Amino acid sequence: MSLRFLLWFLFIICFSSLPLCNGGIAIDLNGYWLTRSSKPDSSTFEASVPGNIYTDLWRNGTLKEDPYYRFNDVEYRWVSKEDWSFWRDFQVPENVTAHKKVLLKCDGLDTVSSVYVNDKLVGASDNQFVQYFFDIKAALKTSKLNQISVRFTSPTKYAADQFYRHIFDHGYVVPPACPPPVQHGECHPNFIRKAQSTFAWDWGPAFPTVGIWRNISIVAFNTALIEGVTVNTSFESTNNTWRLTVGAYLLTTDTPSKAVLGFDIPELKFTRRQSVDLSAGNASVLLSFDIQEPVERWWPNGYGGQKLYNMKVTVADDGGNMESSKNVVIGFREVELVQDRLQQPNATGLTFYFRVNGVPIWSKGSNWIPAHAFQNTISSDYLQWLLNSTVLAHMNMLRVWGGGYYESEEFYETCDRLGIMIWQDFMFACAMYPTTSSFLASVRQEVRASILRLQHHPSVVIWAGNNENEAALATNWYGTSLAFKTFKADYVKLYVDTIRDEYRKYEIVDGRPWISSSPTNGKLSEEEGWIADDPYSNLYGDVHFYSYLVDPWDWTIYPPTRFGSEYGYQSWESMETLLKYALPSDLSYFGHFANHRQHHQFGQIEMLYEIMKRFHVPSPSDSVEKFAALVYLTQINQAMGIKTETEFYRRMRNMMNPDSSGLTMGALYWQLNSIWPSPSWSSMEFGGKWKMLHYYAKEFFQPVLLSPYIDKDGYFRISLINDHLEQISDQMNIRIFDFTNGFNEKSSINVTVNQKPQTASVVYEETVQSLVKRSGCTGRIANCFVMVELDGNFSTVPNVLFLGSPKNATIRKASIQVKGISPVHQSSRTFEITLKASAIAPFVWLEATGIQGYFSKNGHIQYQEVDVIRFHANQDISAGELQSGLKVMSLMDIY
Ligand code: BMA
Repeated sequence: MSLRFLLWFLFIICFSSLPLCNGGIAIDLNGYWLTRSSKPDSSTFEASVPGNIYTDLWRNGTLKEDPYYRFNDVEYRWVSKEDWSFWRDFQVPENVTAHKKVLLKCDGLDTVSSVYVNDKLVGASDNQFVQYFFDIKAALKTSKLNQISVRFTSPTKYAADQFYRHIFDHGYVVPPACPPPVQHGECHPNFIRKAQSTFAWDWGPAFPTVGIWRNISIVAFNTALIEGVTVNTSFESTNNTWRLTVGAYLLTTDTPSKAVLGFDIPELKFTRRQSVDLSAGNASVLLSFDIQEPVERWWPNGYGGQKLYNMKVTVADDGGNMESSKNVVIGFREVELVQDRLQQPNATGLTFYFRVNGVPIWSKGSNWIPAHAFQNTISSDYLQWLLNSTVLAHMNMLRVWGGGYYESEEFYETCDRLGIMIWQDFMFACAMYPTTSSFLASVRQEVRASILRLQHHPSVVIWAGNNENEAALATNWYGTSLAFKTFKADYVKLYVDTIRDEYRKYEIVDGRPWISSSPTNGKLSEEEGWIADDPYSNLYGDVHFYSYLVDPWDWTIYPPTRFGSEYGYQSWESMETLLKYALPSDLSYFGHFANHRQHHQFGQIEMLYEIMKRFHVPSPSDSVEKFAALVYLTQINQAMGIKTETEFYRRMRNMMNPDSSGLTMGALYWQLNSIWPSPSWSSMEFGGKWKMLHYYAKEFFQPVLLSPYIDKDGYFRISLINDHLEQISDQMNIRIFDFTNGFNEKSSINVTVNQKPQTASVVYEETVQSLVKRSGCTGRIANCFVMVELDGNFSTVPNVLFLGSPKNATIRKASIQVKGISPVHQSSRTFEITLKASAIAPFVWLEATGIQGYFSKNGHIQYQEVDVIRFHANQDISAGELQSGLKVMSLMDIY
């Protein structure tokens, strides 16, 4: 036994029983455990709980390198093929076993395990998302050494067994059997209830983790333990009252008992006590209270503050002895998913948008995927940085995508605080699923556990049954059409009869919206028996849109949907990020490493094809240099594509096409974050560095946006989008520049513009012909670009429209000099960087190597000789440090 283990062991034995309150007691079992594989020759070593076997093996040196390094995802796959046991010793003081009920509380077991206390089987797990409680009172030895062991079965072996058993028992294959070979993944994730992306995804590696991934403890009580609390708030305007409905879900003892529940919200001077009769085993109590104003509302980011209140829920026995308590942070707000008939005459379809506190919200944001294959390695700082970056980019919504995890408490608490609405998928993605009774029973437990843990967060505004499974079935992704009836019946059994049914047990009446899938037609999908004829309809529900061999700068290719909940293009992560996980010699665009990390079939070719629509491909002979240039171009391609698509969605806010499409009310691009250094659709790299797309998102999601575009009828138009709740009125400048004309603009006009609250409409139009003529761009249109900006009260940053493609333009190579870096108001975090350019420089790209932070703008056009950009660092740095890490380039540097 190592010294560290011994010290920890003594600490645990002496100090770790914590009162749940005066009555109940908890003993923390986290920390250092021991582990070994079931293979006869395997050795025993330390494991960290919460954790997973990969990080344990890496820490102890069995895995020699970072599992993310080069090809280690495949090299280290053997880990997931073995069965692993984890065990530790512990003592329980007499005052614990003296309680009527003593439970082992496992917040996360990944995934299939048998749990033993002193060699007695006390429980089993088959679902990573379930919080398990096992009765261990009879198995415990008081004041002696006890041993707990959790014996896990290989997840890949288990999934395969279940797959074949299903064929044997039910006579059909539940597809897809395996991920596409390009993903180097593992088969049958749909047969095991763990994060589906742990078996590989089109942006992520297969690391089928094993271990105790969330907290584990012993809890003891005499009356009841609070398992979860649900909350609903609704406003009654007639008497200015909030109705607060609270559900308390309790684990109880083996006999009925009496208890007193307490609800306290100190800030509102709200205190209630309620005597209740508790049934044996478990009990739930639903109570409603009226709270008079003043109560401050919770709003999504951009619409008001995020007032949160602490509520303490307590359980005492009928003698008044406190047994258990739970603090939940709540917000007062009402949420509706509005699916109404359109007001416009003769229009078909339904709206699809969120209304919070009676105000229609234009949802702006992205999709969240797991931040790391090893969840235990995600630091609080990293999580905070990723989530803060959404607010810096004016987002108000994130969709927690259905192939990952129901995220950590900290994730949702942060979103509550930041005003980020959460669209929460249930964790089913891109597959058909079995519906055996044991599978469905496990899913019910998963739904219950997730709702009891997360429902009370004001940020959680909608739950969705799955990711893309309605679309997969409707459009035959997995060859299900021959047995469509069977798969449709399975679909309804799982998402409607099981998930929705279970959800409704815990979701309070008039509570949060639920939809069956994403994309879906919402109410129409329901009418059509849950599998719509066309789940991608622009007239109903949400849409996922991907198209690759296209020109991403062409807005006319994008669907005028009601709500774009996924759309994206891939790009590569920076050389700085990649070189931490690869050798310089690995970095060649079509080389072995690039192909290994590219999990999307033909991804490399598609990006190149799209780039070539607008740019020349650089041709340095050095393959690393070429790779670096292509990384930059893939980021430009992605940023420009998503900018074009998102601005189109925002322009469509009040526009309806003759076929009733349009009236778009949401844009969540795919995807916010990256799970490992790779090519992906993310706007942030693994590690948190912003890609060009994230800088563009910060601009295209501004509450007030001018969006210039060339329309199908040959007109140049500018839309003014106003998300604010007040009217705006301002001066708009339209300036035209020519790359070959120095820094002087070719023409400039000023127009007064107005926009009503929460509206988008065209505020300027002119034929392209006239624009080109009056600015002297005739015959050289690709050299010209338009800059539009508001000048007064509403701070928009200039928006650019290229009148042609850079590949057809004459652009001078600009040398950009850093003229100075100085701290702003003596700050050691915010600096001003002065840049002087020798010519107009498109796609200026700054990198602060080795320093986490962000620039006030990046990837922009420098059209003035001198420009000042701010850099905000996440840690204290000096101007000198920033200077030495700073790199500046622009487009022509790669040619
Ligand atoms: C959608 C998503 C993900 C996927 C992405 C990019 O299908 O739901 O499953 O990663 O597109 O292909």
